[in-house]
Amino acid sequence: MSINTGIIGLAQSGKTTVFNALTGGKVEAAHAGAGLSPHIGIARVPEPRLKTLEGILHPQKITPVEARYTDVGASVKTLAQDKGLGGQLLNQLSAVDTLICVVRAFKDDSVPHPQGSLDVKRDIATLNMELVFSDLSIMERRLEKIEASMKSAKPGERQGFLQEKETLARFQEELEKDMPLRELPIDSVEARYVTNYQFLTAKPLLVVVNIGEEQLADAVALEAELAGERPGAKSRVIALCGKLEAELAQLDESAAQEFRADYGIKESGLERTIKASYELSDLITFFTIASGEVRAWSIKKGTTALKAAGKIHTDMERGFIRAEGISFDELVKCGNIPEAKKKGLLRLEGKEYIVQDGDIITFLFNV
Ligand SMILES: Nc1nc2c(ncn2[C@@H]2O[C@H](COP(=O)(O)OP(=O)(O)OP(=O)(O)O)[C@@H](O)[C@H]2O)c(=O)[nH]1
Ligand SMILES: [Mg+2]
Repeated sequence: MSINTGIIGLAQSGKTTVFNALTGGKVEAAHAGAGLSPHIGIARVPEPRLKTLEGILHPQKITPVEARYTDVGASVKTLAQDKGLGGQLLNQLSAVDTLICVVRAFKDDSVPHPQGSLDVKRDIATLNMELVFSDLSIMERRLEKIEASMKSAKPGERQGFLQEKETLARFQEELEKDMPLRELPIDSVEARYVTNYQFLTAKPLLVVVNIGEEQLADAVALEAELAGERPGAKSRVIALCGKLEAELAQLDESAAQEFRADYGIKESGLERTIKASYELSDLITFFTIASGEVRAWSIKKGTTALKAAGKIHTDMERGFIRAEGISFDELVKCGNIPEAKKKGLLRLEGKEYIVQDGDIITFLFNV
């Protein structure tokens, strides 16, 4: 499984609708329940290069990367409840790699807005604030504990506590200025604490603005306007019509494309959403060819050939001999593998080779 994305937002913003659209699911939208009943679904990460490879290699099967989505089924405001539901929600969100925040922009008098009126910027600010508060309260509790522990700490332990205290205090200061951790430069020592406590504002954030069908023509302008509000490499804004996308997700691809053309939608909002959550998580794709299957795999940027092999099978990592690879572009230029071999473009790489996006790799191993 590649990445795990949590879908959050205010009540009735369209979280379940967007979840259904992403995963082709059929979870009942509409009910405004207070309980926490998460839905988990799988989406295939769009990868046009797989189609090209299919044309070149004629495999029996192509397998895309899968991404997991969790619709947490509760308003992000639930986080403010320290115990019970708030704690459960925090546990669930701590486990995800990336957050999707659904913000309502569609007009519909039959769906009440929890804030009483439509205001996309206000709702984005509210969502950010809830995430900031959640992180701050974790930090406060931890800092209190550190204070208490320092009193009885042995000299050898003091240094660690001091370092943690200093880091958390810096984080706190930034959060109080409304600066999410994802936008801070973070060194390797500080990164340890981010991993430890799984701070929500440190996770990449994709804001999905859920527009109505009649707003589709303004989607691009809306995205540009909102993206300008808070630029940053770890966050992105996408406007899409959740209801329409959820309906299209139930159709076959050619029918869906026809509908999209009718609505003047160039690229599926879903594909853009899935792609964006993948990119925000710093993932790249490599491909393998084996027993009639061309398969896409996802790894973090900077992963070595050895670790990439381990992603496929632990035996491949344990018995790693070398990797044989070619870039997607070179293979396409050559037209086929034998031609690439003749031109000497099939590279032999060792354990430490950093796998590149688009590499087509065969691992040689021995166990
Ligand atoms: N008109 C219109 N209605 C929508 C759209 N997206 C969602 N809805 C409706 O808004 C209501 C809430 O949608 P859900 O997807 O259930 O929202 P949610 O955020 O999951 O709601 P809770 O889980 O109860 O917080 C449902 O009645 C949907 O049919 C849209 O783009 N246009
Ligand atoms: Mg829901």
